[in-house]
Amino acid sequence: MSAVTGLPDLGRCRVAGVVNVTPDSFSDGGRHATPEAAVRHGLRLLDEGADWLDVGGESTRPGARRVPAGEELARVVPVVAGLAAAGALVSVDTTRAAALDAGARMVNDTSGGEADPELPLLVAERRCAYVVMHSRGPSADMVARAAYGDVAEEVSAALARRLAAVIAAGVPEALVVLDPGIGFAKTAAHDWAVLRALPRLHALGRPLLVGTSRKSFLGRLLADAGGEPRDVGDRDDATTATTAIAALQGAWAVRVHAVRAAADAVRVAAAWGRGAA
Ligand code: PMM
Repeated sequence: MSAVTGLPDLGRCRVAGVVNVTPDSFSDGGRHATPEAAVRHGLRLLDEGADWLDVGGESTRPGARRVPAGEELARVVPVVAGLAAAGALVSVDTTRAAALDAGARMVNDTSGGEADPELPLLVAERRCAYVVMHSRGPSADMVARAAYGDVAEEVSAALARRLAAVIAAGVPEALVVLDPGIGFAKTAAHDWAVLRALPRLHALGRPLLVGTSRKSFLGRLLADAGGEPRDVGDRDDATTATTAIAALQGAWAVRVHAVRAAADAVRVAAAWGRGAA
């Protein structure tokens, strides 16, 4: 597995704990609406075994509206600063450049460098790790864009183009992590096809981050007899299963809400991979 400059090899899949400070995230919206509550939540996730914390101030939920930059930064900056001060490795789940100043050492770009062309330039300048995720267009119309022939092939080709673009913007390749963007401009069928095809994405030559946590493809899979999707708050066991699958397929990291179970799952997968504890 390729390494990411500046981040130690853990010998297993990493676990990123989600700290959403959005009032409208689909999975945990509004639960950590104050900076103090979000910092407390992040510290709890570290206790539970998170390797880093992904702090986001703008919902990427399909159909979500973009938040004005000032509002997003007002949400994110105190949380990043509080967690960084406590020694946490923090990524910012944002397309806005100024959030980096608060002490985040990684950028998690759900637009793969497309929404804010300044962001890859800033990453290039600061030399921080850069998660480049696949999506198609902004959240507001990504559902309409979920049309593919061979989804794995198209996601792989698009990630290769985004990788080339951020390298052209000056980001060292060794800082880039690629993410197929489960649930982003994809139907449930696309999500399963992409998850199945993770080994093919390794051909891109960069570590992979996989974010399945509480996503709607799991809700649909576990729908009740009337076809009602499983509640968002009741998808963590399924997320533990997809975490184990991703880790066994060589994912470099998973991004999850329920950290403890994921931290166990990646350790189980690593021990299985070694054939030894
Ligand atoms: N998913 C969400 C938000 N940010 N970032 C990356 N890199 N990968 C993902 O799959 C991803 C992400 C949406 O989930 P949330 O609203 O529950 O945070």
